[in-house]
Amino acid sequence: MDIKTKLQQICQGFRIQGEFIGFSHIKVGNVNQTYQVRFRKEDGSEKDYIVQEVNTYAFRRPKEVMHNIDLVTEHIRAKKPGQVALHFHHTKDRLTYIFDKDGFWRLCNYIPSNTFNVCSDNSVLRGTAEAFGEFQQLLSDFDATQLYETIYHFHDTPHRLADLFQSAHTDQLGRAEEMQEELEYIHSVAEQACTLSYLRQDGKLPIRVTHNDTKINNVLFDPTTNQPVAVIDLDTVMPGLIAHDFGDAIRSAANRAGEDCTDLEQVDCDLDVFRTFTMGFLSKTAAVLTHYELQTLALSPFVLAVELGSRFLDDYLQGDHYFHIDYPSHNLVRGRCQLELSKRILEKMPQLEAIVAECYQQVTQHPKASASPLKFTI
Ligand code: GN1
Ligand code: MG
Repeated sequence: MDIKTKLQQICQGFRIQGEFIGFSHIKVGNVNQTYQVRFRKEDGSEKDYIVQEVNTYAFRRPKEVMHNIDLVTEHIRAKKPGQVALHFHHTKDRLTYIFDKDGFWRLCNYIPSNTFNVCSDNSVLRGTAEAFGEFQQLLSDFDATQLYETIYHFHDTPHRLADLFQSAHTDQLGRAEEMQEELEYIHSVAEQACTLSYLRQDGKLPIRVTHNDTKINNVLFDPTTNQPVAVIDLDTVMPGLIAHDFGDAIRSAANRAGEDCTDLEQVDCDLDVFRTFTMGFLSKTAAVLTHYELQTLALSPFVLAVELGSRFLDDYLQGDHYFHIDYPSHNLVRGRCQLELSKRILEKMPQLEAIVAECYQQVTQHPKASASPLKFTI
């Protein structure tokens, strides 16, 4: 069945009224397939929706994904009544998905908005940070045990690294020799990269509801006011650490060269981006953060960069089944880029720690914050 017919069938399943007049494939994201579909209603006006095919290789239990999304969007909607929000449509059987032989499909409202892939504008960065900070704030009273872990070991760094080393050992496609240097580097920083996971295992950090994909392009901005209107891509909402959300955002936003950069000299962690994001994020979350959590923020982008770099390399070794690729060495390129970024972040660790302390002090007016050492020792 061609994709147009399939999308029409899915829209029918979700009881969308009117005439299907077209669709476009939105090429964002490395995992799911996203389409914008357009309908003409009886009164002649047009209305758009978003249809997504969820990647069931990445999300092995997609119904659990929808369970998490339902609970979290309901909680947020109840706290922000009347505001723009994501809303997933139901089938006649009251399900928020259609699971058929062609895949796992869902449909939600289209929110007219702007999104940004690379951030050149400080207000967009600040807005993104506040949006993800507010997401944390709104969910700080939500019991995370109600949520499924939709991808097991998602931010279990020791597990991710062990998977990579195992794949390199098995080396089913003979690709491991291309990444010897990268594997040695990961080996040399493994202990530090596992810091968050060890602290979590030791019960030192609270388990919260985390978004787990805090890239700039997962925040929608109002085209007229340029204010953030909604956080999207809730697939990886799971129990996790606040440092995962903060670290992933910095990992993605502070590297202005982007995730696909082949010229590693361009890869860097921009301190202005780091400062702006940290201010925005802390302005919403400082009140709920524990002291330990605060201490993990500066290191978190390093952890997330090593972890994602390892995931890209592992997928390359295994034949690129998880992340969509545009060319054969794409995941190798992405992996190298993340590892380079992790080196730049490590070099700047003293500055990052100082910035976190300064921002926290500014936000809370806490006199002791900058004096207290943020260096974390395990
Ligand atoms: C994937 O497909 P997308 O862009 O929403 C991945 C994230 C990575 C990201 C890197 C479920 O997200 O963990 O950080 O690529 N999502 C999943 O670009 O693995
Ligand atoms: Mg995502």
